[in-house]
Amino acid sequence: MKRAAWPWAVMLLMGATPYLTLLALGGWWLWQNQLFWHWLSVSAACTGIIWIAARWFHRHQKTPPSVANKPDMPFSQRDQAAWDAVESLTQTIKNGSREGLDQPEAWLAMGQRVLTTVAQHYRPKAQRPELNIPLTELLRIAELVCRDMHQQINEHLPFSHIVTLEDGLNLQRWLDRLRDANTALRIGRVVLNPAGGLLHEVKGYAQDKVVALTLPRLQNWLLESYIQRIGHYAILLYSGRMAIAPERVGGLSSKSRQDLVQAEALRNTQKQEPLRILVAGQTNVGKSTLINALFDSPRAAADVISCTAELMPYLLEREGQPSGLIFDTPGYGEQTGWLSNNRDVLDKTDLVLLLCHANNAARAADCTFLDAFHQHFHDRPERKIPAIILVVTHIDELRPPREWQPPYDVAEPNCAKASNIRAAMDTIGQDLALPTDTDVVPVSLGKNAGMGSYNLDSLMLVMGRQMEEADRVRLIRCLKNSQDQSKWTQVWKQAANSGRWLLRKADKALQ
Ligand SMILES: Nc1nc2c(ncn2[C@@H]2O[C@H](COP(=O)(O)OP(=O)(O)O)[C@@H](O)[C@H]2O)c(=O)[nH]1
Ligand SMILES: [Mg+2]
Repeated sequence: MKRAAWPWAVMLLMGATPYLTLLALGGWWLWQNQLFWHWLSVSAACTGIIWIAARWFHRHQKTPPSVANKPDMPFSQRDQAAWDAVESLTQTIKNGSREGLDQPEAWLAMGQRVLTTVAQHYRPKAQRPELNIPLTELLRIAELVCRDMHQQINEHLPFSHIVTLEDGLNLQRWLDRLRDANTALRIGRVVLNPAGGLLHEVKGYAQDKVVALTLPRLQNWLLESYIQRIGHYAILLYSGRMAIAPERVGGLSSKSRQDLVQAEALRNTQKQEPLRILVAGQTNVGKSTLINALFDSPRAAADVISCTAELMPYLLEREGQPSGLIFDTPGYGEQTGWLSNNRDVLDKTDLVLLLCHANNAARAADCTFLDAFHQHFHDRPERKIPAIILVVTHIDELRPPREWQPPYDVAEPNCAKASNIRAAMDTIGQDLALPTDTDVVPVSLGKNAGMGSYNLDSLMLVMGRQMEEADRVRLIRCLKNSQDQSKWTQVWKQAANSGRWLLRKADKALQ
């Protein structure tokens, strides 16, 4: 039943009467003493100053931090695409109409739009993909979004813990009504007393501006946080990772405890799973030599034509602990390639060192390898593409061939050798159509005339820089494996539970 508003209006009026009387008497006194215009000018000036100050603060104040920047976990290609869609939807909604934002339905509809956008990325073939999720999970998203928004609003909006939603909505309605009455008053005032009316208008305009400066900011912030939060949890849900963050769920319910156990198991798997680096390139480019050079003592059999018949793992250690595996691979040629029959190797690769001979213009085999590599990940959007470091070998053989006086500055070449190294790096990058931000490292691994390896320290540095990214690829890889396992565990658990439930029912029926 709708509650009558008039008793409240009467009480408000009664409460306000003494102050209104005081205002009228004061105004009258000011008028009588011919001070009214002075008062009006001073108050207009004060409001003006406040407006200017508010503008200044508005420019210099930081927007409240958005709750949901990118989810704080490794992103696969598909997650990234879904997140980009959420971000562009945020912009569309922010730039679009703001009508109905005081109605909960508008927020629900917006939430559904975000859910559908994310769902379409993960289930492109489903007709209504957003409906294709368990109700419990949907409720969990609602719970998490509400909790985050509550926390954000509490932290950033003053008085938000006292003002109720109903207060807010009623206040808006009252303001709307007052605004209509106010418009009539304002027109009347300008007609009856043009000078005073105009001054009043200026004051009113300034006051409106102060409110207008903060309201859109607030709305934008609320909209952004809300949409991104839903987007965040929807991505976790549709990518099957909702259970990975149990610490986000408040107290320890039995479900959370189960999730914690699952997360713990996952973390252990992630800890144990080594980082895997693939060294690829044409025959005789120097793959085995590079691996040997990376270790203190020789491990891989180098200098034997097509010696590496299959993938050979070598253990990388850090402080005596196994930290990764580096794989020597058979060389590929224009006609031959190990990748076509071993595509699954790429599913277990976190970083690729692609070796290219500086002095060999035949790049078709490398292009074939890269095409297969990209096609593999294009077919698996749930994976993150491992980064590629391009290593240009045999730079000592570049013209002038007999000159070898390292170091060479390839950023600003100051001799023919350095210029040729730089030219080789650029040409290979272009021939292979690698992205412009790919790391390209020129090295020399030859032992001719006791030269020793050159620029391996730069390669180590670049590899170190890529480790964080490679680790994200590794985590996504672990997640995918554990999901495949946990899906079945879940099905068995549910089957077992429903079996127990059936038994209990039967038990009761028999009693
Ligand atoms: N001059 C020179 N020789 C190299 C370089 N890298 C590798 N080599 C030589 O090239 C030959 C083939 O190397 P290997 O590592 O077996 O090539 P893989 O087939 O790619 O494993 C060996 O004799 C290496 O010593 C380099 O940067 N400069
Ligand atoms: Mg080899």
